[in-house]
Amino acid sequence: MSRLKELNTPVFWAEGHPGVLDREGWTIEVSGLCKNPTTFTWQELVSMPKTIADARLTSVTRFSVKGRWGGVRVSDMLDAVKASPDVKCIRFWSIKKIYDTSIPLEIAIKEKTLLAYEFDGEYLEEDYGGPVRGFCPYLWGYKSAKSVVKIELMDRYISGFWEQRGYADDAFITAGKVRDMNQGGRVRPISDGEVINFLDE
Ligand SMILES: Nc1nc2c(c(=O)[nH]1)N[C@H]1C(S)=C(S)[C@@H](COP(=O)(O)O)O[C@H]1N2
Ligand SMILES: [Mo]
Repeated sequence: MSRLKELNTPVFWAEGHPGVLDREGWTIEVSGLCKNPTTFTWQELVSMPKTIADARLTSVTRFSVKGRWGGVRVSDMLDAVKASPDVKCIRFWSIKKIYDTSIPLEIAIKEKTLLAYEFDGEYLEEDYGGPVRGFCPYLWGYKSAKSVVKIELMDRYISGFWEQRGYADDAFITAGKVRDMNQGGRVRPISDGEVINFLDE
């Protein structure tokens, strides 16, 4: 059983579970405002420098799970395609292209924003957005699109799947109580001051 499953991490697929996905055959198309639009294969992604971010995925539905997320920094991917200076937002599309979400450039290039393919050293399974998902611990979990097939580099912001259904566009994590999955789902309060530390805890 995977670590995420052992921790009873909730599985969210608002658009429906995609079923079994082909990891070895996975590709992510990166297009939009860049010099070198590229379709990255699984092999190419795992050959790129790997970053491990010890960080939490925290949902606005108030669960949070911490671990070692591994993958390619979004900023490394932007360098690889020679992103244009006009890029203001990165739009992530999930498989089926029903779910999308966009992150402003300044948060997308932070060190822990990844195209993640691992959690605690294991490849991500379909339930948790494998083979490759967006991972952005700085914002609510709905900004971390699962099973990403396409990334668009944009000069403006577009509301995504949940944002159009009422979730905040900025998605800043606010203080309150969360179910900490690393502590068996124990509800624990986090104060305003703690929110920042919480990202690395
Ligand atoms: N494609 C897709 N990505 C998604 C979602 C979804 O429903 N579909 N839910 C989002 C929300 S609200 C959260 S909190 C996290 C949950 O990730 P998990 O299902 O791996 O726990 O994925 C995000 N990415
Ligand atoms: Mo969420």
